[in-house]
Amino acid sequence: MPEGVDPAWLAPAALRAVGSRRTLIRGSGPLVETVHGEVAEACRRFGGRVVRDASDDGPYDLALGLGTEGPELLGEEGFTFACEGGTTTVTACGGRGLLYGLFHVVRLGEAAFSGERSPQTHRPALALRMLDHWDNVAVHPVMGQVERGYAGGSLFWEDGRARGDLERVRAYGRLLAACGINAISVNNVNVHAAEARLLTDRIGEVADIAYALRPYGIRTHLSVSFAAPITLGGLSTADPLDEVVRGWWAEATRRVYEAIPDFGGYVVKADSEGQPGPFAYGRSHSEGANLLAAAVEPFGGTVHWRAFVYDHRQDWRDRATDRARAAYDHFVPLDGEFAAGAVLQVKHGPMDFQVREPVSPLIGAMPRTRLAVELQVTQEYTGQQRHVCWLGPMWSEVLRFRQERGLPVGEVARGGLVAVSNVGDDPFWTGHPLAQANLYTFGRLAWQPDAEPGEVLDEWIGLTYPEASERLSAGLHSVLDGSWRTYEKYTAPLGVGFMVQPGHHYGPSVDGYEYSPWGTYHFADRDGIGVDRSVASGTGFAGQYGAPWAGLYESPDTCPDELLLFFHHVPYGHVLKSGKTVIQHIYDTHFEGVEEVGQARSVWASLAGLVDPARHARVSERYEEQLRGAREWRDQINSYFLRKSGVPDSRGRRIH
Ligand code: BDP
Repeated sequence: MPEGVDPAWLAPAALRAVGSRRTLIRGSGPLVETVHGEVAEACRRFGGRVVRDASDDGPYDLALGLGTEGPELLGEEGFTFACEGGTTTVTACGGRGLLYGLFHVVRLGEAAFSGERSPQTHRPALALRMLDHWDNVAVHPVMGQVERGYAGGSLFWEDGRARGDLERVRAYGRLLAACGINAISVNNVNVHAAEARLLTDRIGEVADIAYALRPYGIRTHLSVSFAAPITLGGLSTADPLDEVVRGWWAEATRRVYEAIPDFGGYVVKADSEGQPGPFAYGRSHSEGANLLAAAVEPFGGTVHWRAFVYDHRQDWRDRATDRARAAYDHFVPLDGEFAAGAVLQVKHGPMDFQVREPVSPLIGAMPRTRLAVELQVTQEYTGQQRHVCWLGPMWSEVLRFRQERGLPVGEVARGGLVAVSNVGDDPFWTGHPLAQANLYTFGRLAWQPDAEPGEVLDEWIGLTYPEASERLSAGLHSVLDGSWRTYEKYTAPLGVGFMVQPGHHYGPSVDGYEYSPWGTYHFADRDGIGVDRSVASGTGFAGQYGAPWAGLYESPDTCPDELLLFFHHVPYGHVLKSGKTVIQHIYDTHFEGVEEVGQARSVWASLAGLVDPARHARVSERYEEQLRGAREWRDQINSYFLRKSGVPDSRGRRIH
């Protein structure tokens, strides 16, 4: 780890169990060299020994090797793990598999070397486990260096170009490999002029980044502008059916692969929030995506085409235009029309990364299209890395959700799991040191979508604080485990969403977006609140689901409490399944949320002396802000609804 940078979930002592033993490594290739480097470094620190390709120098505690058996079973990324007769063995068919096997041993620590275990096979459920960086090459006047970034500047870009020193990028690759991530896109989906040129004359800068990430099995992708043939190529059109345009993309892509032979492909935000796209030419989004797929397919690349397409200039007086419907309405008719090299990347909820949304009905409604599901690890709407909000349980709910009786989301996402990264050049990587747990959890859930999030959290604790006492581990677990639900309690209630300050999206503003063109409304008035998305009387969004969800969401009697206001406009006196009225639920949860933050803050304070002082201080400082922020949310939400409804708190607490 570079000097002064937090080691995150590869704390040196996490490698003690490996580094204090005798290890044999068999095989060759760049990733085997990486594995060797890791083990050798751990041995240097902890007194063990590593031997290459010997057959007679045994016995060994650990044997890591490439084998030829079972390639159909293991693929490039899988491995077998066994512990027999005093030797722990990891065998893989490919270098990545061996690297992931090594990190599996690191995660188990001493337990990897005790007892007998017959061979187990491990392989990722999803082939693509990707992070999107919304990093601007040049500092943007409004969005700064990293759009929705809460962890300092970009790891990749500084002063308008790629950093000369990529040591930190390499260290990042190492952390990502240790939680199973294998792909990254290095620039913002909103492609400004400087970023656009990364595709052409500045591809060398991307190649340097790809070089730094490659030893950890990470492929590099690039966000591109659909208008690139015009803005970079000087053509008069970007029409996807125009032969000259097709030729331009083919040639530009050929050059990209010349510079980066294992380039992953393109990420495209088209016809979305002002980005150019195929609509300008009367073409469909499959025609747009297929244009780029045709360019990358010959080289084995992929186009990640985002489904985040909606009208961001809507008339708020028009209740019939429902932003939640947009992705499904745009894309379901195109099912079966996307080329093999195109992946449709769908945000997990129908709106936009709120603390609570239903799962997008698009996921599961396009059986003939490769879908990737997109999560947001960067905490835009979930406390901006000033608040603790561990999102593991929320993502796990999404990934286990079954649209119909069929497969869970984690399996429908054949195109992979993608997330917006929360990392920047901050010494703790993520601004809030505890936000590292979100990134780690994302990687592990992408590897195994049905993993228990609480167990993943404990893995993160074990790797980040390998020498933790019981008290420290329990304390860390307790402040993170329920933090998403706590955050939900003191912010927008019952799935209604938003109520944030416009623009930067931090802190409460109940009506901040209520009379704006963005399509994010709560419709609170003196009688009630919520968005009627039923088929019977509302926007019809509930009808986009399969059975049983369409039926359950359709009626306020069967709709789950936590999504009630997402689907229905109800009176403040409406009684929830919990037995409380909506208004009392609002008051109670907001009081509780603040209390829970106060308790977490005390737990954290009690861990002083058990956590290194710099980390402890950073988290303590953020807890002060979280508590201030939670109180602000509570007071604004509660007094707003007291004034709107005129209904007092049944428990007689003071509401400002
Ligand atoms: C929204 C963000 C915006 C992104 C957009 C996207 O506020 O900055 O550009 O998502 O996903 O949540 O493209």
